[in-house]
Amino acid sequence: MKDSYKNHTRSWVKDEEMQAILKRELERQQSQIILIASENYTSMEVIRMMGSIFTNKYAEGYPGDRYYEGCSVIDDVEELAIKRCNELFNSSFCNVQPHSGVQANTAIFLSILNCNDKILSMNLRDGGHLSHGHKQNLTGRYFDIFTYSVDPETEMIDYENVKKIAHIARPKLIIAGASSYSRIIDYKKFREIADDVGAYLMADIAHVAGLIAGGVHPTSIGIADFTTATTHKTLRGPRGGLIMADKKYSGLINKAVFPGTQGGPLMHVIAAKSVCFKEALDPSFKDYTAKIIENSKALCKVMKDAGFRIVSGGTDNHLFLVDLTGQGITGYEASETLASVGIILNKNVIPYDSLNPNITSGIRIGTPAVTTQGMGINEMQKIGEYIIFALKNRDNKTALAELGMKVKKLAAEFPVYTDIVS
Ligand code: DSN
Repeated sequence: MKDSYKNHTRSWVKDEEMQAILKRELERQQSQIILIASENYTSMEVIRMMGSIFTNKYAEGYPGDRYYEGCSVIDDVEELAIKRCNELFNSSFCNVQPHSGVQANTAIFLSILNCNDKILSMNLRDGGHLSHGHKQNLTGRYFDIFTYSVDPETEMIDYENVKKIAHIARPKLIIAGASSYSRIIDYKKFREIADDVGAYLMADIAHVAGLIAGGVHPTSIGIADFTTATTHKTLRGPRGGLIMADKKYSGLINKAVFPGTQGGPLMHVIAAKSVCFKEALDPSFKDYTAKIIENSKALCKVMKDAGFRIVSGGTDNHLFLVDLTGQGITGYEASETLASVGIILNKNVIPYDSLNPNITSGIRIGTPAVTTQGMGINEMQKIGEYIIFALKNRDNKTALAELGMKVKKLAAEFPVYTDIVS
């Protein structure tokens, strides 16, 4: 209709096709059991800020020093996010603009490294992350990557071995951080090694950021030169990245984020990050993070007691890896079977895995989302039994269908997003 564009912001013309897809995703999130270690359910207030008019504003630069006019309100958003983040993590400087964890990492690389400089990071197969040196990632293309593995016996980081490799490689940067490591990472030991060889230390706390904020995992702040994180995993905020460091690095890092690796910040996401930090500053967040670990240990024990081998023998954090070698099923087949009954997790390589990353010998199980739903030890017992039953009866369609009903029933007992109306 002529001139209808003028009503663009005044009448809500719903996109029926998208609404229908959104409704399906809402139903999925309400009816499945999410055990993906890197996922969570954000609060309604976080969702509200992500879907807010803050998205309309360009704000290249930093509070008080923008390239666009009209930024006075937006400055308040970012200043509040920075203040809350520094309070939460006890940091003297942070940058809340990275669009993601990989963006945060990339900014650190740009700020201190030159092409072909050496990085020492955890082997991907042992729990590391793509952005720490995978050959198809920017890091693998532009830097000289050395890796450390976990000890083949204990499957935990062998700090003496890291030290040995660091002395041989003489890296400019050491990365401490992982996406599928179930044990506490000792940042102080990494600091000693970095100091020994004159390297910078970067802690990528994407997975454990919430646990650190809740005080149930040792912090890297004040120990590592740079700490990068995501805000959407255990921290339970919007999808996004974050950098924390000593104030002396502020100029270097700010320049590396903008204009170094990003353009305009996503102000609606920064607004949602600010809400997330406030929520994590609430004393109840400590209880939440303690409960994540309690649930992780409980679910791990159910699997272990049933004879499944747990990588490293257990867990200290929000996740653990189950080694399916000898169970006659690959990680790929296990995750597909479990998805068919509504239990959502991911296949995962295990240390020294002989199978490729698309098949894998393991599955990764994490408890941040089910803990947000309010589930506890009793539910972990049930979920563990459901997983074991599904894996043992994977060829029995009737048994799986019946189990699928039980999974739905359990999820329905812990409803999420009941206020969302589409
Ligand atoms: N994709 C994330 C994870 O699942 O651990 C890491 O980036």
